[in-house]
Amino acid sequence: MIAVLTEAERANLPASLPQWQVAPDGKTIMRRFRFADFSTAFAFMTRVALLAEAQQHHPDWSNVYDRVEIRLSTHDAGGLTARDLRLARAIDALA
Ligand code: H2B
Repeated sequence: MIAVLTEAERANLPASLPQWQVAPDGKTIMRRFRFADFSTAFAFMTRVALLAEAQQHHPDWSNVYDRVEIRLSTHDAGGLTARDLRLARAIDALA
């Protein structure tokens, strides 16, 4: 089982992933995206879905027209792990 981030690693998140917000309970990070239209938003989601499958780590997300909201957490560990950070960095590289 992968370990959840330490307190010190969590404290570093605003610096290491500045576009993601850490939930008050420290178990999830979230980023909101807005695109030109639905088609662009859905194309982005398709690319994220391929990344998620490649990493075997999947987002909790929602889409409303041109908006996509992504939450990352490692359900198997009950909180944030290095898997979330790796996926967040890969998503940032796409956006
Ligand atoms: N995604 C996320 N976000 N958390 C998990 O704990 C998780 C996952 N577990 N994707 C993966 C799938 C696991 O169930 C498989 C067996 O790799």
